[in-house]
Amino acid sequence: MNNFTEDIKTYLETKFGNSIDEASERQVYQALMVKTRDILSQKRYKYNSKLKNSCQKQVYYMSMEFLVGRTLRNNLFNLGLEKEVRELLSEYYFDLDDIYAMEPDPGLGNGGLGRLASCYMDAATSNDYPITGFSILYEFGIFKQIIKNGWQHEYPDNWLDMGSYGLVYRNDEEVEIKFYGKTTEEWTEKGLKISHKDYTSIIAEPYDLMISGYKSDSVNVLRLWKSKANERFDIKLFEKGEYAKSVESEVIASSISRLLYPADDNDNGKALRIKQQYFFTSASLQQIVRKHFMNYNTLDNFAEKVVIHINDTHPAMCIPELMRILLDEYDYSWEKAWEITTNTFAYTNHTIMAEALEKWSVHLFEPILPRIYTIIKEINNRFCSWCNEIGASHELETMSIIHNNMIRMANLCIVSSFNVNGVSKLHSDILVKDTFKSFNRIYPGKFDNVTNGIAHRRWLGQSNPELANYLNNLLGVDFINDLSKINKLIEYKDNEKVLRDLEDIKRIKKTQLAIYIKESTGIKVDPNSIFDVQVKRLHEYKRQLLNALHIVYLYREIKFNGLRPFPRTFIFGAKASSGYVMAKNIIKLICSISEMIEADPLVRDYIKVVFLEDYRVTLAEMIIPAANISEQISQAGKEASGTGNMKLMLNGAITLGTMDGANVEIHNAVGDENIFIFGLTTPEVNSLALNGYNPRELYLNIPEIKDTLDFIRIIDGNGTNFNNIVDYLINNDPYMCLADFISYIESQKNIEKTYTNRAKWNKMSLVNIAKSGIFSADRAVEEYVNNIWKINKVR
Ligand code: 26Q
Repeated sequence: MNNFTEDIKTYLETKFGNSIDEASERQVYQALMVKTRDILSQKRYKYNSKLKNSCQKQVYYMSMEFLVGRTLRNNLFNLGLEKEVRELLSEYYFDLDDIYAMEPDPGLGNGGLGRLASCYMDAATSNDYPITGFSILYEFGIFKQIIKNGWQHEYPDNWLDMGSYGLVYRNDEEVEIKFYGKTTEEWTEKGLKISHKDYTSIIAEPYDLMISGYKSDSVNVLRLWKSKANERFDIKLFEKGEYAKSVESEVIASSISRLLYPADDNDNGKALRIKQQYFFTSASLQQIVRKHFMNYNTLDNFAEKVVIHINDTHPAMCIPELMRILLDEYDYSWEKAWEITTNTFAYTNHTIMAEALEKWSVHLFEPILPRIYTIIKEINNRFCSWCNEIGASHELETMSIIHNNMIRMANLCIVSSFNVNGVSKLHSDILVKDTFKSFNRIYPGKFDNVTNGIAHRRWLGQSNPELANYLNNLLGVDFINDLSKINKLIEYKDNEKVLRDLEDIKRIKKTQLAIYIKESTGIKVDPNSIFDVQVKRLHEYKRQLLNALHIVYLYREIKFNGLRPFPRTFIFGAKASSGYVMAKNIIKLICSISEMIEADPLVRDYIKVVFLEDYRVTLAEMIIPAANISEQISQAGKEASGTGNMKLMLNGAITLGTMDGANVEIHNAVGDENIFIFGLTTPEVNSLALNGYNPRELYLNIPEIKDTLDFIRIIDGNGTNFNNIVDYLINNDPYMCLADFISYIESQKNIEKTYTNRAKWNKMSLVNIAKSGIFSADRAVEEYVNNIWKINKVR
């Protein structure tokens, strides 16, 4: 690896005819991307031979989303090359950070679920586990968000122009995918043979993104499929005179991998989404089976050597696809194929809300995937018969896979997987006690929990090097390899010097963020103010509105009631799904509150609101280390886990949260005195919903609520008013913001009081960092490995 810097120079000379001192920044960027990829490819080659020789079991992680984040810094960090490259570049007056900034953020995901998949790829690789990720090479990732006059606008994210240098095209592993057409049955000497005729053929091209492990020989791959028309197929049709059909393949192919759906809830009923799902699951399964058969010359041992993990229901078509391959291409009996299939798949659920579970209408589904549909129907028929046999037929109303002409994908996954897990203790509890309780009765032991975790090497090591280096020197333990060791920090909880040092580091990160805020919004914020942060997708259930209500409450108190609070900066980052009108209105409200404050010479000295546009991994890496308060204020029982809460805790922010998702476990880890918990609990929410939530009564009887809401009616949004939001809060807010409002402002007051006691606050912050070890993705991956995947490290 010593000649890495030599390699960079040689690349610049041969590719561009430039010596390094003549090269442009863009050329240096390209050289670093390509040469880093080459090192990884080389390492991959060795790793892969070891893997092949060992014949060991492997995991395939299927996800429609991988929110990868920038790769160059991550790879140099993991390869231990950062320092050397930085020194080389600075000799020639290049700044490595400027080069990093040229890389587009590969935004192949919406939010938590996609980022989780990427954190797990990093952790599994760093711990030498054999894992391959599968997804789609979206030409356009999550949209670029621009805020104009307070409104969100979406622009295409053409990340491949500068982002494709990290990809390796594997032209030897293309796969054909079939859509539409009809199936025919024919009796042969081998029994009933199903064939698929008159289909439209699409080609899936594989592109590999190398995933490096931290100080490890392992290099795993994230395989991304790109769609293209099947030219051979088109020419055949053309010769037969079927011109229209020959164009069809072109049209379908060009749309499938074009863009990531920018919704993180169930934007149901889109034919293109079905095609995307089948496209990448079929391509992946065909490749996995082909490779297995080449190695073992049989599929009888498939489930012993392969575990396929389904990240939410989006890749659920893997299941009927494996059945199809076993039945139609390898002539297995149904019974044998089903045995293999049900021992192969494990499914993670990420949503509690029953209404948000993925469903497809049979009318839409069947014509696109006729064979897959007949297989799902057969799985369901057999499942229903079995339920009859065991006396569970009265529960088929909720458990049947096909119901009222809808295919319920979660039910398909539960019936066909050997394991189903939720993503936090509370969430997994709700799954077995409520959402899937009938299934839990008939499949005792199938459900379990793996609380989410985060890649601390990215979310501390890389995004907050100041803190990471400090802790490294202070603790003298290798917490970057093993985050549980960070617990040693607790020994310093009463050490004044350490507490002050931590405060200083926080101030450095706040100052860096303040510069960015000034550049991007024009708003000057004070690094000595409290940085109160809510960053996540915009959703009613996450209740950014509740945060906004508190700010308006403070505004009124300062303006009319003489309140002079400790200065605070409220920081928001959030993308709204493009069709989500309420979410967009909430962004507009927050931006209008920000403007109203900036226009008020009295109030603006105390509070500031900044909405940072285009929240994404790269921006998160800047905001999270600078936070004092981590807002995790979803209605109890609605956030499956949350992972931003863990990243913020790791960076010393203190959680202000409801007893929801992983907040419950954060509360448990740090103790009641190191977190601010407020609001109704899940059972209280449920019983209030049952007995009738009456927000109008709250509005009429509680002056703080009435004054705040009445005031929102007169906020000026440059020609927009917010009556619709006020009416929603008073009449039909399913997430009951008003029920938690008083409890929330009480906690906010408590926070202010605590913050002014700097020693106390710093100690709380220290405890949060020290107790964050259990939220490492390494721990989560280890649980998947031991309890579900049962795989070994590659040695
Ligand atoms: C489905 C059908 C059609 C279009 C879009 C979708 C879709 C896409 C993305 C549905 C859901 C998602 C993403 C969900 C998600 O991010 N869930 C989050 O997962 C995190 C990781 O487990 C949890 O921490 C969060 O609590 C959960 O909200």
